[in-house]
Amino acid sequence: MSGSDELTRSCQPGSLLIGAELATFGMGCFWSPEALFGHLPGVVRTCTGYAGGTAPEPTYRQMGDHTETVQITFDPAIISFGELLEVFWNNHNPVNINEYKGRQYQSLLFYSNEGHKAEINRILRKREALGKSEPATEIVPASAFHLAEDRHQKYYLKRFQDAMDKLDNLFGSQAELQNSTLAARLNGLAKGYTNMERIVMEVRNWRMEPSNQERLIACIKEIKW
Ligand code: MHO
Repeated sequence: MSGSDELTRSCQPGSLLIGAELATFGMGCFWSPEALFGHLPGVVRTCTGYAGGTAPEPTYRQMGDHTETVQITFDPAIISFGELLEVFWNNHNPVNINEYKGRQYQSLLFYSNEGHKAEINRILRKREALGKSEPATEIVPASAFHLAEDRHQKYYLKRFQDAMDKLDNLFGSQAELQNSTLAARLNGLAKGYTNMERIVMEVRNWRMEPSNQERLIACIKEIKW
């Protein structure tokens, strides 16, 4: 599939569908959250990175004061920030006992506008009403996000060589592959969060040329897992 394809293009930040928003979450090792959020319809792109600290060029080996995070680009017409927050709090334990690995696995939540802040308060109150205790999550304004190394992007999908070989033929570059909605869903599938039937049904609703849709579906159905 060429770089001008709608699917690929829709996953590039900047040229994204109008109205897309960003959410950035720290909830322990970033491999699983990338797969968890990646399987959800309405999530158009996921990537792993380091955020929340001040070190200028963090890497996995030298993260400094940063935290492992997943950054999610989502279409609020399909999935809301509030729904993402519920997934966030329902899928990790925010208590960092004895500061395990320092700030690397900090439960961390960023807001980028007043609307997000209000949603965070609404969900916290809702959880409180359900008898859940105040999460030990650090809630801070959005700051620089540093993309993690390629080996940490779509970590579970990369365990399946045949899937990667077939996707390599669809996308023009590793960056396009990693940024695609398709790779986000397949990474969720590789971790067991979704299945091929659901992905195929969803792809049929994507705004793409029907011939490209069928080509894409044929390709992913052939993957040997
Ligand atoms: N599985 C690793 C964590 C890697 S994650 C990118 C471990 O248990 O140490 O932090």
